[in-house]
Amino acid sequence: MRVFGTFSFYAASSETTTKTKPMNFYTKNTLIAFENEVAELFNSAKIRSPVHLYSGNEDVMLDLFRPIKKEDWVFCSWRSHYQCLLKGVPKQLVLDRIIEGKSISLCFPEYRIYSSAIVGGIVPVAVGAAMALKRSGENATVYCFIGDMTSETGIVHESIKFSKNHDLPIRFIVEDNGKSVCTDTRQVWAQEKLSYEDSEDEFVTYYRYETKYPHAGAGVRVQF
Ligand SMILES: Cc1ncc(C[n+]2csc(CCOP(=O)(O)OP(=O)(O)O)c2C)c(N)n1
Repeated sequence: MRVFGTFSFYAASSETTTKTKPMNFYTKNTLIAFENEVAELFNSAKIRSPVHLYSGNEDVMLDLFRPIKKEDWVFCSWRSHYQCLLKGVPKQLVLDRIIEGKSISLCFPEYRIYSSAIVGGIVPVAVGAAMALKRSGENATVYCFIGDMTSETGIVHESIKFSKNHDLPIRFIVEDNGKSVCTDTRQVWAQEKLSYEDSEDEFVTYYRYETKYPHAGAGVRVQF
């Protein structure tokens, strides 16, 4: 596992003293157990819409969430179960929404976490939230999670440039599993190194992980 830029990530959010931690007691094993439970429900056709599961990144996620407080905002993609749990959304509520078929667009505004299943769609929304925080002077930070292919899209390059130049309270986390669905991201762009790979930038944290799950689903074809 390689993680870059996390030192700055911590530094950026450690200035705050008045913020409160979400209540959660997750460990690597309880996060894995959650995704395994969802995988079982999906494979037995109890969830009748797509799920995108995490695996292999639990230690990094626990580290990344250490400085994230209730007052902070988290923006995600179609793959957001770990973020919802670690942001403090009750486990049963997350599971109920997944069973209802909402896994790809989990939004819990009361816990300050949003997601969108449109590639790159959530990123300018996150930038807007960071701009609003800066204007209001509220003591909070935006954390925006993006996959490796998403990190190579135009909207992400523009959003990161805009955020840096306007010094917005936002941190981007690039989660590199090497793939865009089934396609090798580096091959697509004929680029050995991703644009934000090994970033030491305070705005961008990069990490690489290997997952045991396919892009979507949990290995069994389920007819919706
Ligand atoms: C605008 C748009 N185009 C295509 C898709 C289909 N799609 C969903 S996820 C995905 C791949 C994204 O890869 P990456 O950003 O690396 O994220 P990962 O799923 O690997 O975490 C694609 C092409 C979509 N959801 N939205």
